[in-house]
Amino acid sequence: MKHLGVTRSVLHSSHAVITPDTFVRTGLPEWPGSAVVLHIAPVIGLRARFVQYTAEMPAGAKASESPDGYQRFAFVLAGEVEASVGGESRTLREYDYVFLPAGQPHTLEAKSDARVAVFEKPYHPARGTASPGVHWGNERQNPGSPFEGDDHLIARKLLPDAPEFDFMVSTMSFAPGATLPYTEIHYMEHGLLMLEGEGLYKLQQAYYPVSAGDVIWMGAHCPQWYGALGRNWSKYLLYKDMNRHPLGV
Ligand code: UGY
Ligand code: MN
Repeated sequence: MKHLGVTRSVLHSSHAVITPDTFVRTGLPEWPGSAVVLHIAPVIGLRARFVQYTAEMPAGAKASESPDGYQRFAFVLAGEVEASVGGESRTLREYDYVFLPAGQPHTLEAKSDARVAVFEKPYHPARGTASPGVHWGNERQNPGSPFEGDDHLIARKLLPDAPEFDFMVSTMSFAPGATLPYTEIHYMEHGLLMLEGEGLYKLQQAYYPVSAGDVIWMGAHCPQWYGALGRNWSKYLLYKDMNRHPLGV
């Protein structure tokens, strides 16, 4: 609702809820021709250690790797995108994704109008651990597993759960009425994109109504809980840093 400036978007020091009516489009040199909605960046409370954005690509637009060598996770929300990396090209459609390691040259070319959800982060190597390679997948082909034993809440890890990765992207799917089992507090931070459905997100002490298209930033230690409402399952895409000592990053 835009009337008189009313919106569900909020920004606090520990979290932000950012709804599509407040999105502002900008450009990035490595995404020529695309509109970029930079949802989450370190300038939020000066604490986010990653960026999350949506690239809106008209057919023919072509992106290249981050000039700063950041790792990139690209998840296609709509349309067709040809990803080319290391001599291999694949056409990515809805819910296909690719993980591109730090410094890895690549291109992402829109074969139709397309929207891509992107997470980027500087890579923190762990001593004695190899760096991760390119990883491809499709969210819908991942059977997932019940989260903490609840078969009405399915978690799908989209990257290998392995020490070379310093972040994870997963989806969490909730049957109507399903909830996270308890309010979580953890040192890792989250970037979240609501993909489907609606519910209530509790952040700190406030309960926020959220629905498909909304973005949430949860800073380190932000108390968090979600309960699904509506008639259909809800699903969100979730970034989380992991596998590194918090004093080392
Ligand atoms: O595993 C997690 O951190 C996840 N359950 N958090 C969340 O959904 N907010
Ligand atoms: Mn969490």
